[in-house]
Amino acid sequence: MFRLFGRREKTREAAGKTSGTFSRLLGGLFARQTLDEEFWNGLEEVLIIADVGMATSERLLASVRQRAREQRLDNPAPVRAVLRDEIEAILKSAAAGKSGPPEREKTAILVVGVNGVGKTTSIAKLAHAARSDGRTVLLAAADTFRAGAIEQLATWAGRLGVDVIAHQAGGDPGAVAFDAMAAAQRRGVELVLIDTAGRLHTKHNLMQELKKVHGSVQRQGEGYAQRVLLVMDGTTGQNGLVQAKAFSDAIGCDGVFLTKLDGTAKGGIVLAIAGELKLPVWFIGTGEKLEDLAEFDPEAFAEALVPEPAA
Ligand SMILES: Nc1nc2c(ncn2[C@@H]2O[C@H](COP(=O)(O)OP(=O)(O)OP(=O)(O)O)[C@@H](O)[C@H]2O)c(=O)[nH]1
Ligand SMILES: [Mg+2]
Repeated sequence: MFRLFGRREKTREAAGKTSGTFSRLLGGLFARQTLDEEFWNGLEEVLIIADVGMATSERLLASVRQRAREQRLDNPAPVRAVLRDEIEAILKSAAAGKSGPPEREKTAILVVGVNGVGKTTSIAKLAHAARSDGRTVLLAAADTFRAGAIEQLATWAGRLGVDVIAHQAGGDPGAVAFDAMAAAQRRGVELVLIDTAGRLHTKHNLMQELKKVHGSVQRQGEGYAQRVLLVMDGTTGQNGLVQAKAFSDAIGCDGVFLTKLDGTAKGGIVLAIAGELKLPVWFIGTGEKLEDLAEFDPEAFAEALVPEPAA
């Protein structure tokens, strides 16, 4: 569905800032001579600094220590490979047994998240990627709430040469989603991307409204693989995690689009998302342009965070 060239490269690039900070801190640790308590405390500190979060840091540390014990490691250097492995394992475990991003089947993606995280921009990026892959795309302007939101999506649609289904500002977002799915059915559109209003996870009525929009997609979505894509801002750190959890609890999310990774050195949040939300990151946003999109690659990310030192 999304022809995303160089996904490993882009993941590496996106992890660049984070891995810079991370490797610098790790470098000092791995240069130590003994595998002692000080080393483990140092490692925990690095993980927290990188925004991996307390719970996931502890889990990661416990599994790395366990393996180090089993392998009778007595100096830090070989721990590097173990750490990389365990990072990859956490990232992959979040995706295990779940439907991934859409492949070739007809798909409807409901895009949700708090205000300003990058939902509408990310929709444009995904639409662009799908168009480049020769897919038919329809956008649904189910953000009827924020002033200018419909126009913003329509402008993207115009640039991309795709259709958009919209109602009046202030209208019922569930009805927009319903109409969009009906139009998609009639036209045989392959990918429907539904934009929703940003909302704070604490606003109960708005979360209820989101359930209704979701219901519309389900009712009118026969024959479509349906996914809920949670957009998170990579620069908001642990706070974003609490917000995301509320969305996940309310409507159940399938995957994450993590935006603004170009603006943070704390990409460890990817691990917290996998470890605590148990949600796989599907896509990452690395800038404001249409091309600044990559499919997330766990292996490349782990390698970028904990590279082998240059020989
Ligand atoms: N640097 C950077 N900026 C991004 C990225 N994705 C989105 N943005 C910017 O984030 C800002 C908000 O983007 P929108 O797409 O309007 O966010 P939204 O979630 O739809 O916002 P609301 O509809 O108001 O809730 C814009 O200035 C985007 O250009 C990204 O990956 N990197
Ligand atoms: Mg928006």
